[in-house]
Amino acid sequence: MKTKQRDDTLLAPSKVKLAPPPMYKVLLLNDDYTPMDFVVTILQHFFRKNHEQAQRIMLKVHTEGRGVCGLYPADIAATKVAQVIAYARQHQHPLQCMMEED
Ligand code: TYC
Repeated sequence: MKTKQRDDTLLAPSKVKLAPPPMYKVLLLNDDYTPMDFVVTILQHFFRKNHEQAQRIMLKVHTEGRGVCGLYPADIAATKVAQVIAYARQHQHPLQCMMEED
């Protein structure tokens, strides 16, 4: 019985340079109801910020209306947005999170 042989052909490395994947900022938006501590916890848990970084980003959102939590490829950014919104809704907070191409 014949078995299929592996094709050991070596391909020359392609010289075509691929563009880096587009990156997306994940942003938090301010509102009047979500507690500051809750936002700090979100930044620590979902965006791996330390307490000081998380406080700084939260205060920027609070005073300026929006702030960047991180920069990610599209699929990871979309997952973060969905996770943050789901977590906020579970706790009955109106926190809004969005992504925007860098
Ligand atoms: N403005 C909110 C308050 O005074 C705090 C807050 C910060 C809410 C950042 C959302 O993305 C946000 N409790």
